[in-house]
Amino acid sequence: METLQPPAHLKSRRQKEMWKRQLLQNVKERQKAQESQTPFRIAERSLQSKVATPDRPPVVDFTNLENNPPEVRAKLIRVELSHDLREICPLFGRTDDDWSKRRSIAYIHSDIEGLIFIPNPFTESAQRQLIYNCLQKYTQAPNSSSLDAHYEVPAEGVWNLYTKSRRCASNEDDSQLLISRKSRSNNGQKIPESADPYDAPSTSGQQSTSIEKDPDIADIKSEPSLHKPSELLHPSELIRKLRWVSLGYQYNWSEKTYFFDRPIPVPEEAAKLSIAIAKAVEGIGYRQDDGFRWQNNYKGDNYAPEAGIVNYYQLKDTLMAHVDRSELNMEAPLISMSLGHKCIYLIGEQTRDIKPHAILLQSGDVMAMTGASRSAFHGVPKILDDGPSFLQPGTIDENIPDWDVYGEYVSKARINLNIRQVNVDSSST
Ligand SMILES: O=C(O)CCC(=O)C(=O)O
Repeated sequence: METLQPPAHLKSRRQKEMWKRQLLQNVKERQKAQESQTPFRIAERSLQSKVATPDRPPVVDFTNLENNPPEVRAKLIRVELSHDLREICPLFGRTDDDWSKRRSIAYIHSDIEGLIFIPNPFTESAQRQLIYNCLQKYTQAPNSSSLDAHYEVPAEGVWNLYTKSRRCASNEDDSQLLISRKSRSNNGQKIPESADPYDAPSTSGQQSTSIEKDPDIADIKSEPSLHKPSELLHPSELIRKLRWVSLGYQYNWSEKTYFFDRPIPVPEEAAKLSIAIAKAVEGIGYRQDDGFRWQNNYKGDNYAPEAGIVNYYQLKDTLMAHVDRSELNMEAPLISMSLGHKCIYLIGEQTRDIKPHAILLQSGDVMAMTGASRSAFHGVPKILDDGPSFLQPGTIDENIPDWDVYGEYVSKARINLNIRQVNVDSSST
């Protein structure tokens, strides 16, 4: 093995010995830290690190297959969706020249059981429409959001206030649009900023927010801080603080369950998109010589979109490894759509002790977590500073005349819309 030599500028024997001792100490500390980490955590850290480490998993690119190293490419299998998404749901967008080539293509990875990847089936304008919905429409009552624990957000939602403030002439007084912070004092006790698990700071010490969702691991919370009760914030500050919105059955983050007594329908467009996807992925599986190694047998016609989460990521945000297991129905696929900036998504297996696979997700990409992948650990360790040009401000969209407002946001952010069936489907009971 090569022995490292002290740098040339260290002249004295004492300096060289100190350098060696320091080096050994660093190696020991790194080893110790690695031993206490699960393979999932190691993969997260390696993808977040600026320098590529040997334990960094290759990032699977399902959109440009030639970008994958040969050993990864060999595991990617092209499959046909059982329906053409555009035909069964116009919300994916109108026909364009490119459309006929991609409307029913999906991929699976031979080592990721149950995960079905559909490379962006949306037109550009359909993506803008969905982003508009996630920002402007889905942030309104009755949907709850991560802001509600800390701010007095009116029912019309923070994005409505924000777009109103943009429409106000710059010298006009828009103080009636300000949002007050909830009083921090609770029986004399300080309430931490991260009063819910979805608003927890990163362990990395960077200025990022890491979302912790798994019921099995302790919430990571920021230092408690006291704020003046009278503090008023402009909606432009709050839109970047928004981390999630709950759709359909509202999610009870502290109990890790749904409020079953408050059935609220999932917004119509999100419901229709997810139903079309659930139908299109029916029957897809991994075939091997004598039959299927796994197959998604969930009947698309039985799929009922009953809850969902919209996740909003700023560039430094991450989502820690977790399993979505609050749904009573773990058989129905979880449908997930990505918008805005690219990200690296990690998916492992039923424990964090198995090294996960890393997948590049781009704007418009869709994933159906079926079968084993439905209860696999997954997370988003990295948002890439790379988003599509057709979402940039300045883009003319005849359906969204004020696209600039949303384009400015999403040109520095990623949005994930995911939809779940919560209840066991009535045909199987
Ligand atoms: O942002 C993503 O792609 C994943 C979101 C997710 O895992 C969740 O909301 O449970």
